[in-house]
Amino acid sequence: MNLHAAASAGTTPDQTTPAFASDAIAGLTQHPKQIPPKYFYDAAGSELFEQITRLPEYYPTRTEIALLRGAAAEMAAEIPDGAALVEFGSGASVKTRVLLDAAPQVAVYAPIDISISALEAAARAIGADYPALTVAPLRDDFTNALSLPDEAQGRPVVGFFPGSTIGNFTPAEALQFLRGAARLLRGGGLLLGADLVKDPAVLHAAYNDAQGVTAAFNLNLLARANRELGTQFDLSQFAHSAFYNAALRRIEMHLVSRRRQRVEVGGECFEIAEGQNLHTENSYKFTVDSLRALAVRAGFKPGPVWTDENRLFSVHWLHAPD
Ligand code: SAH
Ligand code: AVI
Repeated sequence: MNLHAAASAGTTPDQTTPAFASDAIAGLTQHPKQIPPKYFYDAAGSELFEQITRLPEYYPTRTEIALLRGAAAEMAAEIPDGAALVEFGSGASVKTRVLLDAAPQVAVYAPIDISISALEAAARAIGADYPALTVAPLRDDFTNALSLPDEAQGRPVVGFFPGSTIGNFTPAEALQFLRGAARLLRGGGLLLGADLVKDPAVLHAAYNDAQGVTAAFNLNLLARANRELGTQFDLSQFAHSAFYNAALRRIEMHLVSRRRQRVEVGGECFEIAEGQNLHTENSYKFTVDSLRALAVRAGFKPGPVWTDENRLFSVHWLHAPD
């Protein structure tokens, strides 16, 4: 696929609806029932995620931003002159600004996100604030096989994958994603943010905030299904549940049915028992070594790593193979 062709073809808000219906049906057919986390991110979900990043309990965003600010000059030194910066899951592109401010040698910025509202707003804002930069946004699923936009052809390429979004993959998906990224970024590098294993109480609080924003983010998956698929999930009959699974080193998010209920999706009927879970997200946590080992398996050569003094979060420079 060509990034550019897909960018112009993929800008209708309901673009993902057909896949949403079939993915929801496939997920509700499985045991345990699940819905892929990429469907969190419609306009409402992206806005809720931005609210999460500002919560007192949600330490990853402010910790990673502080790491980027503290080491921006060292990170910028890894970026070649005239480089194209490709960002995976760019959202509001807030962290990108720290890099761009430190690395004026970046000539092209190619943000990739599945959420059209977040992508368009961020691309507009970055374009306005960095007039010398060519901004080439792509609305797509970053797990698709990607190729570089025309604007990036012939340039050195650097990837940016912040936020520990890599933790929302299964380990097998993470490896597959990194292998694809290693191909796309050949000869360049990847700056990757990964959340670290820590005190489960800190993790629990981050996904069970007092204001209930994470619960609203979780429930938005069903609200979105109601809006886009005409399902009739009764949101009041599902409870947010998030807990740390220590054996698998991951936060699991679920929606737990408060009663026995029946829903129809795309003409198929599903029965959900009282107490039954819909599994909506995993958020894997890493050690510095486990992340570096994963990167090596994908073909990267690990470079410098930055962590905060409390070892909450890590940012890794990974050299892509030639
Ligand atoms: N990078 C930002 C946002 C992280 S939230 C930060 O660090 O704060 C995760 C982002 O990835 C969201 O903007 C979401 O829309 C996007 N996303 C999630 N799954 C995706 C997928 N499969 N393909 C493309 N974008 C995806
Ligand atoms: C985007 N991703 C890394 C977030 C996370 O922490 O796994 C999504 C999120 N889910 C609940 N809160 C935030």
